[in-house]
Amino acid sequence: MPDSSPVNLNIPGSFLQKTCTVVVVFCALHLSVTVLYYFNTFEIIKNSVFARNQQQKHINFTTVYPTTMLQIAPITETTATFKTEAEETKRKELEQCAETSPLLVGPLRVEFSQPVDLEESKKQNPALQEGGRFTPRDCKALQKVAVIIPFRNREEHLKYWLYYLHPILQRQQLDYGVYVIHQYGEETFNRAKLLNVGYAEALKEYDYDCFVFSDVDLIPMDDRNIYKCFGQPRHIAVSMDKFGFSLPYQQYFGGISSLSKEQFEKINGFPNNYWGWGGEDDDIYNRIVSKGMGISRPDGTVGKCRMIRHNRDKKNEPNPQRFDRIAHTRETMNGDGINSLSYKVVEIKKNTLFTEIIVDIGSPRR
Ligand SMILES: *[C@@H]1O[C@H](CO)[C@@H](O)[C@H](O)[C@H]1NC(C)=O
Ligand SMILES: [Mn+2]
Repeated sequence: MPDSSPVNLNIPGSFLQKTCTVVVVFCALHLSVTVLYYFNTFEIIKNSVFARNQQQKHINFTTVYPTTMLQIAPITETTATFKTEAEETKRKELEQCAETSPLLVGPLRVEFSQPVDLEESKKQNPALQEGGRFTPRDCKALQKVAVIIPFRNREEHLKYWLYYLHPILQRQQLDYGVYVIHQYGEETFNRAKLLNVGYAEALKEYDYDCFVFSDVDLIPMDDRNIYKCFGQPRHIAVSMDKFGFSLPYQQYFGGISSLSKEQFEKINGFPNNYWGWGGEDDDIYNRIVSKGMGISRPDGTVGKCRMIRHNRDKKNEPNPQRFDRIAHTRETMNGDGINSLSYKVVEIKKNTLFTEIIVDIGSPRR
C-alpha cells in the first residue's frame, strides 16, 4: 500500500499530460485551419472585389500588377521555335546550330579595374562584320538577335560591354547585331522609348526575330545565360551584384531582357512616355502580364551579372510620374507604344563593333 501512492499519483499525472497534449494539438490544428481559412478568404476577397482596379502589389514603395496574374514559366529552358522562311536560300547548305552551343565555357571572370580598348576588342573579334554583326560560320543560327542598348554619355561602359559581350555572343552561336541607340540632345533620358527606336531601326536592316534589350553597364558572368528569346518574355539580368545576386522583387524586369518579335508586338512594344529614371521596366512587366504572358528566367547561378558602378546620370533624375504611370499600364498600353512611336534619326554610324543610331526622340511636352 505505501508504495502504491506514487503509482496512483502517477496515473492521473500522465492522464493529465496526455489530455493537455491532445488539447494543445487540437488548438494548434484549429488555429492553423482558421489562419489558412482566413488567408484564403482574404485572397478571394482581394481577387474578386478589388480585382479590377486594385490588382497591384507594393514594390519600391509603389505598385505593379501582382504575381497572382502571372503564370511563372517553368524553369526548364523551353526555346521558342521561330519560323524559317525566305532566309533558307542564303545558308541552305549549313546545318542548324546545336540547341546548346558546344562553345560555351560557363562562369566568367568579369572585372572593371583595367581599362579596355576598342582597338583591342576589334582585334579579338576578327569575325565581326561592319556594324557589330556576326553570323556563325559553321552552322545556321537558331535565332536572329538584335541587341539594343539605350545610350548617352557612357563611353567607358560601352567599351567594357563590347569587350566582354562580343566573345560571349559569338560562343552562343547567335546571328546577331549590336545597336547602340544614342539619345540626341540634352533632354531627360528616356530608356524605353530608345528601346522602341532600336526595335524599329534594327528591323529596317535585317529580319531579326528576337530582341535583347540591355543596359550598357551590365555584363553577364556566365555565357550559359543565352541572349536569345524563349517561349515567354525573358528576364536575363536576374542575379545582379548590385542587388546581392538576387532579384530585388519578384516582378523585376529591368537591366537585360529579351522578347521575340511576336511577344514585342503583342504588348505594343514599350511605353514612350517614361522620361527620367525608373518605372518603365515595371510598365513593361505589366504589359506582359496583362497580355497573359509570363516571365522566363535563368536560374540564379547562370543569371549572375555585374553592373559597372556609377553615379546617377545628369538628366536622368527619378521620374516623379512613374508611380502613377505604372498604376495605369493596362489603360494606356494600347495607345502608347510601338504604334505611336515617333522620332527623328539624326545619324547612323557603323563601325566594326556596333551600329550607333543617334536619334532625336523629342521631349516630354510636345
Ligand atoms: C524599382 O527599382 C528597380 C530597381 O532599381 C527599377 O528598375 C524600377 O524601375 C523601380 N520602379 C519604380 C517604380 O521606381
Ligand atoms: Mn546602372
